[in-house]
Amino acid sequence: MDITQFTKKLKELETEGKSTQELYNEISSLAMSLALSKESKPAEKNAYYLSMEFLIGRSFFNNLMELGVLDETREILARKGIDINVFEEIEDAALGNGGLGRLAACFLDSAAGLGLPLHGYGIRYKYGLFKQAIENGFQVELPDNWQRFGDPWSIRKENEKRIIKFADMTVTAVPYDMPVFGKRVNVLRLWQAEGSEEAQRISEYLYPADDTEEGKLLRLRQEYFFSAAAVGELVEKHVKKYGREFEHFADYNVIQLNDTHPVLAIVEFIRILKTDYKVGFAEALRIAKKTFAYTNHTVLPEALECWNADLVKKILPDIYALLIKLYLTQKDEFALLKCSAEEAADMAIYSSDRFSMANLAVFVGKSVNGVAKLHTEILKDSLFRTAYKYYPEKFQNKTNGITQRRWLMLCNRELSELIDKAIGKEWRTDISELSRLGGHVPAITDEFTMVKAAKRKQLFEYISRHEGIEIPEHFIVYSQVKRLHEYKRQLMTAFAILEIYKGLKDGTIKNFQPSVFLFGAKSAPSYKRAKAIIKFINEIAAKLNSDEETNGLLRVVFVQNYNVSYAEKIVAGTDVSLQVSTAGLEASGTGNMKFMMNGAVTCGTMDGANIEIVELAGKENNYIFGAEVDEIERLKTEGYEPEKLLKTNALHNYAVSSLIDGTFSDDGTGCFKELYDALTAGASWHKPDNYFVLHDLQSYVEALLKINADYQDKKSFAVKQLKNTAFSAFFSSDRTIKEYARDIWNI
Ligand code: 26Q
Repeated sequence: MDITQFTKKLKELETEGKSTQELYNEISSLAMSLALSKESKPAEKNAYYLSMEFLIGRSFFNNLMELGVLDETREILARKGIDINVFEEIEDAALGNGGLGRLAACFLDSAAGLGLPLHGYGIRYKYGLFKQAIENGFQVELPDNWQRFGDPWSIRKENEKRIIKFADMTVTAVPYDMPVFGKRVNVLRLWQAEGSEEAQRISEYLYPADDTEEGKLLRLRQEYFFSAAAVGELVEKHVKKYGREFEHFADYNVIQLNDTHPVLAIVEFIRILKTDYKVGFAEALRIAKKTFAYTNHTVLPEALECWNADLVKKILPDIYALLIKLYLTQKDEFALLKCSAEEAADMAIYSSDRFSMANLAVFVGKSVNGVAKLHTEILKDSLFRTAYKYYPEKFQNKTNGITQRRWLMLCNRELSELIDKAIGKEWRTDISELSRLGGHVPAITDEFTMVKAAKRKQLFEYISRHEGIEIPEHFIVYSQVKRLHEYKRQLMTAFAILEIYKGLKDGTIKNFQPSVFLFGAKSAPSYKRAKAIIKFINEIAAKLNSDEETNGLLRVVFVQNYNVSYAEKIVAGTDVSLQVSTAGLEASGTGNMKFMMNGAVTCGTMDGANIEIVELAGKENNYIFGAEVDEIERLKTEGYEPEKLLKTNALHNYAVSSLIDGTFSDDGTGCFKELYDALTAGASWHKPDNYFVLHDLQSYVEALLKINADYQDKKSFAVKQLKNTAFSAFFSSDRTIKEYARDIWNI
């Protein structure tokens, strides 16, 4: 099928009396036939991206755009009296949780767009990340049945099933292929677990609660399940094509491990070569060392996976034995390298009855990369310091990126068209061209302001429909949307808002431009403090939005069920992007890049990719505040007493005390007190104010007020915003993928 046939069929499509769901499936199927006629041959060498998450969002609009038929489809449907936006009812495929999963989706998009053979492997969860509702200010989790409307973009490959064996059960892994369209058509292959009821449970939920032994076991099964299915298939394909010689395996295959979750793939690879093809252990390891590469996405100790040795032994005895063997091999190598006992322990795959997935990935991986300059430096200086000493050649940086196709062309047609008008359309196929916009900034600023206003209005309408909250059109939009985590410091924003509120009430803040603070975030179901922060923000929103004295100036909205589709609206309609993590803790951030590309200024700390953002777009066009990494380190060693700050700063005291003085109610759960204690007294595992909220709060409020004051000069503020768009080309994942392809994958 070609485009002409597609449009002909679409024009002929009977739409009368059909439900949105029926139309969705029929149009998607038509588009699939168009797409599959373009399917690409496998390349000689392919890269594979193994990831526990692929946060693809909604495929419908994006795929039609990639196939070059979105505008025509919109018009044809309009002539039939159907607004294409009805398909916004379709659920997102939320097979991921945050940045790591969205990055995987952006990478697949970019590789296909560039014509590079990169394929994804993951899990086809029956339920994606939970759907979030806010009830009485609290997060409520509901099952996300993302296939409710059907799944017309996947093809079940019955003949390519695989058997995955655990000591206590056998599971069938059935592949579902989602084509990824671009210059090439690549494949995202998601495995569904089938068999006994217990077997099916493996692909039921993304991130099942792992605070019990049973939960941990399930998670271990998930990780092995998809890793084993993927490498099992790759080895088998290799043997079919090239016979049982593996010397050249790495010339044809490279496997990128997205964080530690798929790291067992390494061990499974060695197991298959050893058991099924009688390759010696040392030889199998040598080949693995040429095949696998590892990306780290976090330095938080609690997120670095370690598997209990007994657990592994119980369900994967062969993998257990190989892990021990790898550990012993490592010991020999360390002896040759003359590492000290301490250094050896630091890099060990096995210690205190646990296997460290990160250390395994660093030991075997041919490459280890961080996801922003600062993050990679932290990996080299701290987290993997010893490994960097002995294997410096493995370490490299690959600053993250985002796909401009979804995050600019699709979500902001108006801005894209303005860019076309200024510099022509070349940027749509070669993003580096976007930099030429820099030369046109003053000339198109007025038009940019109109685009921003239009996107803001669309966002407010969307919020009104979804949250039932009205925001007047002239409000400045400050947004903080991301996973809810203490290190991301949504709580600090909440305090800053309270301080501004107080200043408006008592008249110390004057000439304040009306502003709304938007939050969007899901908390892990068992993360109590994160949930308390959600409740706290909602309490603040309720109080401020109903205060007649100030609600003409300041409002707060916590949107429900923040997801990719919501993000598409928010990034386009936002003026100020809040990226305020404790310095050193946000590996990169990618939301920051989406906002930048859509012409928002960043109000943030010197953390993750924020540093590169201001390097490129200019500190003068953004708002940087707070302690930098050195200062945080100094505070950690020399001592930090947040209580002193509370005693000397009445505003801070007002904001923080509101957690416990009855200003807000946590409905008797005690969760606000728990937040208060964490800040002032600490907890068993951390000192008071572990994330330096109070330390940075004052400079944060000042930055927010400076932005507000600068906004009074609308024109010069819009210039700052537009400059951010103009300098955002570097943050295209096309650039990132080219770097991976050149420096790691050799494709
Ligand atoms: C670990 C252990 C046990 C259970 C779960 C996990 C776990 C799950 C998910 C650990 C980490 C994640 C997700 C991490 C993530 O999304 N990281 C983000 O990755 C982005 C892409 O590189 C970065 O931009 C963000 O800075 C980083 O937070």
